[in-house]
Amino acid sequence: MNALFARHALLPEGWQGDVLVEWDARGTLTRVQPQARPPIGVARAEYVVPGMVNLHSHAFQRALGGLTERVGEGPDSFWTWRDLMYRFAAQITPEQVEAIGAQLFSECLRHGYTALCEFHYIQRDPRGHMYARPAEMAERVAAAGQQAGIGLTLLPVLYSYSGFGAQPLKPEQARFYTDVDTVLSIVEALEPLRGGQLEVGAAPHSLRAAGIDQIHALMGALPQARPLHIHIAEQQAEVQQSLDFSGRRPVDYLFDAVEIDARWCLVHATHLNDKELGNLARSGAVAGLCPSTEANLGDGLFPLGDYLANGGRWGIGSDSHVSQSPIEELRWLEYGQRLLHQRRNIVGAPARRDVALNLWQDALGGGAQAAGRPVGALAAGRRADLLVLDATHPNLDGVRDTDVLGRLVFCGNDNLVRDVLAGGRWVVQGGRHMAQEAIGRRYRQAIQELREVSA
Ligand code: NGQ
Ligand code: ZN
Repeated sequence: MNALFARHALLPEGWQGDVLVEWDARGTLTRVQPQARPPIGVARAEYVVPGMVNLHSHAFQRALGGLTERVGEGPDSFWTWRDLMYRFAAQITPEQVEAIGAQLFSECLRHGYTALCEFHYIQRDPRGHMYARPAEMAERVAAAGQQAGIGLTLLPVLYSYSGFGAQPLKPEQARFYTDVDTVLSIVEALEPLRGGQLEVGAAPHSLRAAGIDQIHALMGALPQARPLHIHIAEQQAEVQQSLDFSGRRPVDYLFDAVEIDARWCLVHATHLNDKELGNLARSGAVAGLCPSTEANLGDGLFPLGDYLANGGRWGIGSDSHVSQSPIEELRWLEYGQRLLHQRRNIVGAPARRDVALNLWQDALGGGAQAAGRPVGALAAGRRADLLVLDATHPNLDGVRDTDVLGRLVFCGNDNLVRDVLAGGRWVVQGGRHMAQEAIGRRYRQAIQELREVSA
């Protein structure tokens, strides 16, 4: 039977007791009933929360995690890291993208992400030619998602230029090249894969890599309900380039030129002035915050406190995958603000006192919106994506439900995610992913091949 009885479950309105959760064969929740009687023969759990949405990923970068932490020739920066990343991207094959993706997605699931948005920009072969199938690489990511059982939003990337003002791509960016028609042809090729566990949107890479006219053309051609994501204002150098080219800061420039609404996710949006912050918060778009990668790359801190005070929406992503855990993103997000302001409990207010609860619920709301899929809540009609926490762990043993998220987000480093249901399938049980061995074997082989190429 597709059902679970939770002694405590986190619903949109907060923690509820004795919740019967049911889902259908397609993986959609059909009933979420608090104060229910436990039916005979239905599996039981102590603490259940909705699975988290990871709204920003470049899956292939998982294989590079931890390998760029050495001092180079000049001062190391985002831009020197990017050179290393390009060198890595230059060699990778479709098979390797699939193997790395499946490994990453299985890790994300084990740590509590049940949905992920893939900002996908390696489309061409190493010589810059399209593969015989225009969506070859994107289809590999989709296959990896299916092997691991994670829900995906695939975002084929519009990537035409190397900098503001339509500067030509550099040779090392040749694998990324797309124009609007190419992106639309990839979107079209992915159409048959759309379903409960997969949606397709699109993503202009950045204002550096896509022109305003192109963004308009893409918006016009993509079906209305599909999500659009863009990298923006991650680095000060990008802000300066935007000022030099357009006389405006990137977020300002984007808002002046493009109608930004709830369809959009602005990834990073780190460097905002007050006007930009107000416009973004009012627009209904989601700020896609990736705290572990933003820290790793030395981006800066998003002005979260002011953004929340203006009613802004946000979600989390693991981007370069130096972390695969939503706990680390949420903890970094809150701690960055505490260090910056020398205060405590930033994501909260007198009417919303539970910081960990606010972090989890807000990230679910923004993540679901950015994913363009019915995820992010235990409610009929949403996807059956949930986490059963390890109630026997000392951090959770016997705690009140209202303390569960505080323990989960702010205490310790053990993974407290025990079982994971994604799209109505148990993909993690007892902390183990169902296909861990096969996925791990292919991943190790891919890594070994890549090491040989680079050696
Ligand atoms: C990316 N990553 O596309 O992988 C980017 C770096 C760029 C982040 N922004 C490349 N974290 O922005 O040009
Ligand atoms: Zn990114």
